[in-house]
Amino acid sequence: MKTPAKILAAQVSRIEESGRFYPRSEALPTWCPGCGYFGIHQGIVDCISSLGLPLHEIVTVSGIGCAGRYPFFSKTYGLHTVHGRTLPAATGIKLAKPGLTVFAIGGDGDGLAIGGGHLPHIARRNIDVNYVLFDNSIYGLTKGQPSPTSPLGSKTKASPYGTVDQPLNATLMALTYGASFVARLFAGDPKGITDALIQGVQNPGFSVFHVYTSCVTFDKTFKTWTNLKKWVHPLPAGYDPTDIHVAFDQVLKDDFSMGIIYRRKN
Ligand SMILES: Cc1ncc(C[n+]2csc(CCOP(=O)(O)OP(=O)(O)O)c2C)c(N)n1
Ligand code: SF4
Repeated sequence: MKTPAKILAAQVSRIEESGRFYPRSEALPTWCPGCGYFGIHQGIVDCISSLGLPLHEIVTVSGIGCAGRYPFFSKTYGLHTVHGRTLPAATGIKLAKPGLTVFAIGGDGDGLAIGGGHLPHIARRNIDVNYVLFDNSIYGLTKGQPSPTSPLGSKTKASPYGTVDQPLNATLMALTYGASFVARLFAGDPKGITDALIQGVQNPGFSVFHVYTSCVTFDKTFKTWTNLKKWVHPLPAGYDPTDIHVAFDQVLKDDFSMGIIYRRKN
């Protein structure tokens, strides 16, 4: 009889044969079923696998939050640091060991609220870190309070009458602070995440991957899969990501075009 363990083992060996499994750790993700983070994880796994990066030369660094659990689920070296200190920790690692590939992982709360003061400085120093911002517009781990990217009027348990603050736009912030590679991506498109990461990891400077995702447990009304799938679309045909003016114009006029927004010519 096929037990669940046997079915899982068969799946694992199928994935391993396709070369896609090796960057995952033995610890299965503890995220809720249906969480968008699984799609982002897949995107990162496929990037590492496609580039053939040796796992002992990669570090994943995170702060606190559901996104912050990421290093446990990756077979690379990992550092689960304190809330909001993802980017300074990643900077230190890269400066101490420039040969390593560093992935900084964090939620919108971690990176734009408590840790928001660090984004401009890693960007202006152009430290070669790959920052994957898991943006579900909510605090997931602490059970659904609004975050800096919650749309105006978002109703949560901590904002029952709707938020009154304007949301931050992380893609625009990354451009403004001078990140040398900026992509806006969708967790429902792991292949798009992989393709952008493959290019961004090869960018010799600070790369930001702003990923729209959904918290299925605490956001039943706004950034749901149904809405996100309706809203996201590719950048216009002929879009030139090497022109910073074009990039600003695109981000200012359209919140939902996805792809490589900006790539500095090196
Ligand atoms: C110094 C400090 N302040 C507050 C907290 C409580 N806290 C833990 S996770 C979190 C927010 C997480 O939200 P986000 O970064 O968006 O990640 P998600 O859980 O949605 O992935 C907060 C406020 C903490 N752990 N440490
Ligand atoms: S609470 Fe939300 S963000 Fe956290 S694991 Fe569950 S679905 Fe994902």
